[in-house]
Amino acid sequence: PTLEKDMLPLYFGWFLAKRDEDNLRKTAHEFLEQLGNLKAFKKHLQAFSCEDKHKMDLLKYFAKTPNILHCTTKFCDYGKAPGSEEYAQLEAVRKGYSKAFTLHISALFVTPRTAGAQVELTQEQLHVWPSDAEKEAMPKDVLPRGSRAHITLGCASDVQDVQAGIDLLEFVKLQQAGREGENMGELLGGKISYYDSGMWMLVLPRKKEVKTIFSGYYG
Ligand code: ACK
Repeated sequence: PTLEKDMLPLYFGWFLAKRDEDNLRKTAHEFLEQLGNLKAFKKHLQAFSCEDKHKMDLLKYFAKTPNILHCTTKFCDYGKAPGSEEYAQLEAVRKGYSKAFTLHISALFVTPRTAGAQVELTQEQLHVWPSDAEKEAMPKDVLPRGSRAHITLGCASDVQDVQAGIDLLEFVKLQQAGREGENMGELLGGKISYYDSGMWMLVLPRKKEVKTIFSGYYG
């Protein structure tokens, strides 16, 4: 009999445990509510496309939220994406499959396109991080490995979820170039900064830990 080839998923990633997922959704909700109410935010609405700037509601703006909160490692598109097969065969991926990992969320961000959480990967977690993830999104830049790691929290209408990781890399690029953003005070006990073009980042006062399972999503 011929051996069946492994089915490749739509994507591999870390999937948040229910309790931590609910908790992060709550935090995201508070963040969007409070950011939307910030005076400085209302002053910098040009980049956001909304009909009535006075009724700007970030929760409605980012109405498209993921069904399962997760941090994508490799988008495989069931094997159609380049490098999928090689990725699935990595020893770290095979060993880590269905295992528990604790992720560390260091910041939350908002752009006119997406809302997301920045994830800081540990050395162990970097072993299941594809070596070309950053290059693939930003071919012209040299960005630290793992800097695309994120959890998408919401997308504006007509925006694809893949955009959240690209938006995060945009922040990292600015920070690498020495731009720290303009300090706009405190939110949820952390520092909120503005980076032009409707880009906001909240550095959490302490990293938020979330329990996850590393697995594949087949859809
Ligand atoms: O929010 P995300 O990280 O962005 O999780 C979803 C998941 O795969 C299912 O769509 C991500 N995704 C989609 N297309 C790509 C891509 N070309 N490269 C990397 N991640 C992708 C999307």
